[in-house]
Amino acid sequence: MAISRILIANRGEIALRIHRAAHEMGIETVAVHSTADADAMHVRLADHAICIGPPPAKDSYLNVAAIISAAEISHADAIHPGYGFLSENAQFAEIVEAHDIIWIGPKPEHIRTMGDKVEAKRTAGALGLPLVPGSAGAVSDPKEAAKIADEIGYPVIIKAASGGGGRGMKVCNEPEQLETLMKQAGNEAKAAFGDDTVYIEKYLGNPRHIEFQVFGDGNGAAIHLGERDCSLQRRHQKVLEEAPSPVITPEDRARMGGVCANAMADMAYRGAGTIEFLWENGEFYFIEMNTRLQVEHPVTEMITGVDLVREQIRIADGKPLSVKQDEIEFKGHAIECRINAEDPWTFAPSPGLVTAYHAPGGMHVRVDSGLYAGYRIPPYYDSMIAKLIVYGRTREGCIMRLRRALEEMVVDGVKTSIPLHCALLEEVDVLNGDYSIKWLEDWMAKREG
Ligand code: MV4
Repeated sequence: MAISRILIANRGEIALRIHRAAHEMGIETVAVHSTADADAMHVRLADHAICIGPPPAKDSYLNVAAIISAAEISHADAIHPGYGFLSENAQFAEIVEAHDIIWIGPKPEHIRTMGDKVEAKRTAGALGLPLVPGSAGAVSDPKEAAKIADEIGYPVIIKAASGGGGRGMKVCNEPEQLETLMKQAGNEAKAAFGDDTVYIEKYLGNPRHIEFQVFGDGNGAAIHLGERDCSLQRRHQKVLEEAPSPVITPEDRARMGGVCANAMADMAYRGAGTIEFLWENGEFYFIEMNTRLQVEHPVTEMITGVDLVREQIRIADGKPLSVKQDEIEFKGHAIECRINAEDPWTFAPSPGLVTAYHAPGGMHVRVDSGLYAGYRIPPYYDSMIAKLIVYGRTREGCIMRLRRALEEMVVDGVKTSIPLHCALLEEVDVLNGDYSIKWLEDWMAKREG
């Protein structure tokens, strides 16, 4: 019954993060990797390693048959998918379970429901989460769309049901454009996702992106671990995340966190989840739910002391949640900087040989990364090479320590986003926590201007 060997169906820093949690629980790990990742740190540290294919992700990290075979050959009794790749693929989760391998993730039915944004919204509404005003479900008839848009008022946003991450969205400012933009959104969605289903919402002009971390045991118990503010992003790529959000009061945290936890309890949700909201003028509006561990989970770990990957593994193993809601305290402040191998100002990817590497350290400084001097960053995957996560008793103290840690960090041989982070931490709006999802792109445009 108890998990003794986990196959990690991912790469990079998250593969390492999962390996670390597993080893701290006395569980062995199996790394799977593409030929491009033979020298990667996650492969070196794992107890067993299996090459599953050539560099393109579709032939390796997305290759279901190769991953299931690797699990069978290595006698792994569980699979952790990390984030991205197959992590929100309900069919993969079903295949894993059909092979009597433990899926370290939510129930496949819940992954499927939340993957369809129309179904997700319907479910969230039925569970009592506050929604962005809009269509009750999918909309195809232009007349019906015009009626809904008139009711909620312009501007409205047209979204793809299969979308997410900002793809296939159209903002519509006036009735004259609605039919055209609906067609465009539908066509783009069809091309990108093979599904032209769209829905309509009131467009919020200047919101923050605030997300609640939740956990369920799969049997009707659930907790929340507070929120993260992920508003600082560019083209739907998060750049810096923090917990707690500078704008959320303890009362709002307890209230909205409670609503989220109750919703997860009602659906008997299993494992880790993130409930995403837009927040404007003091109000929360549900937009999506992610049924996976997220990149930015460490800021939640820093302020709660709960190891989220350990919690995922325990739940998958049939154990109860390790903490009760009233045992969870939110203490201090944490900020994560995503360090990418890219030009800090143009964001052009910068893969290649890392000639020197020094990770910052000291009190309350955490670096999640598989980097080492002599490592060659492959060009085939995401450009994120490290996460720098810093804790402070106060937000101000956290920022002072983060600046110090960024000064210490050395990644030579490739361009990185470290200079961008240093510049951000000199901006008065960032220091004051006074930013929305528009802030970073506006700031970049001003710098170029
Ligand atoms: C919105 C919105 C404004 N109003 N919905 C973008 C990605 C997808 N998850 C939802 N997104 C948005 N939905 C309404 N009704 C603005 C965005 C949006 C956004 C949301 C979160 C973080 C960054 C964003 C950047 C641009 C647009």
